[in-house]
Amino acid sequence: MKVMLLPDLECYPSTHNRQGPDGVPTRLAEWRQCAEAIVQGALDRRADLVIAPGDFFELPRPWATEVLEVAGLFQRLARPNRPVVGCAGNHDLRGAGQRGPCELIAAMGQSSWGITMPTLLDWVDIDVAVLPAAKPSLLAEEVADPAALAMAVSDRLVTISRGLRAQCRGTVPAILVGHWTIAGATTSSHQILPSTEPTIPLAELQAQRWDACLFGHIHRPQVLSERPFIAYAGGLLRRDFGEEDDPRGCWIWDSETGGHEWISLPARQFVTLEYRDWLANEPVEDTIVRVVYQATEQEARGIDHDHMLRSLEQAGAHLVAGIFPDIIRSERTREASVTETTSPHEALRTYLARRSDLSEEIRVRVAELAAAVIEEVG
Ligand SMILES: [Mn+2]
Repeated sequence: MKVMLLPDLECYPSTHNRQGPDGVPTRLAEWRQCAEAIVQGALDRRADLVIAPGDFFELPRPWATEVLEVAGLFQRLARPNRPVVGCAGNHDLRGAGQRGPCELIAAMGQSSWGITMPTLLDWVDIDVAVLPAAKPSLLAEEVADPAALAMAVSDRLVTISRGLRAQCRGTVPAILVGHWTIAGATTSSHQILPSTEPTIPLAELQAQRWDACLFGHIHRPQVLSERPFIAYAGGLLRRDFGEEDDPRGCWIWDSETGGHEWISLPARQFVTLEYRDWLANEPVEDTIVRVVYQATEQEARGIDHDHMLRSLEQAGAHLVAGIFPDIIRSERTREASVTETTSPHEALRTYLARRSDLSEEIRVRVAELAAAVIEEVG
């Protein structure tokens, strides 16, 4: 059986968006292209089951367009012999006990499209356990210390997943789908998540003997374990420059061979150029680009931002996010500036240091005379 793991759909990013020539927001157009590639990938690889592991939307109150896009994707993917299983991510959650957009998606198609409670689907040839995102207050007693709450939630998640595993038949493959952090997962900035983030220990999932754990939530695609296959597919699009180096795509996991395959999706590239890259005409066509450079104040005066902007647009950049100089201050201006809280001695010293036109002899003489005056009036 071939199981396709989709990335967090997050339909659709509000960042780095502009109106396309056809009136369609460009990030929506990009989202649609990737959605189309998912449908094609499911066809080409003959996927038997599609998993959408949460965060269908950026915010829990999506626009009607966004709801229709996600439901439309699931409608195109779902076949009698290829079910779609989706669950809530933290972005899809409204207040505890309130219904959110996943319920809407489920009502527009199959109940398995928008699962919001821990569930076991014991279908004919596979057991699919689902561990959707949930507000911490639903999983643990409210405690003041956020780290302690995260621990309590983590323990509860382990207990629930163990319980779901115990209900599996054992005669067919068993997979766990969820929208949580698994310990050891790294984010796009390669940082381990803070202690206030509930995490499921990787060793615990391995010990529960799932055939695969297919998760959402972390935007950087990664395989945490080969056998069992424990992985994130990441995010569908790149949201910002922090995700510049992240690949974008889906996993296909084969329950018979235990192997997996990556399918790339045509998400738009983000490119950060240094000044010398810009000079070298690094390709920027159809990218969301920014330029960062270091320069002294004098060098910076010779750099024409308007010219850079125009040249990037002429080179076919989709969107120029900005040009960000990092000015290297000269020794003089790096000195502490003078404010109301600066002492008279300190202010005078700063002033004299900046008067490069004065000889050292005069500066010393002025400082001495001033010291006497400051003493008197102080
Ligand atoms: Mn998430």
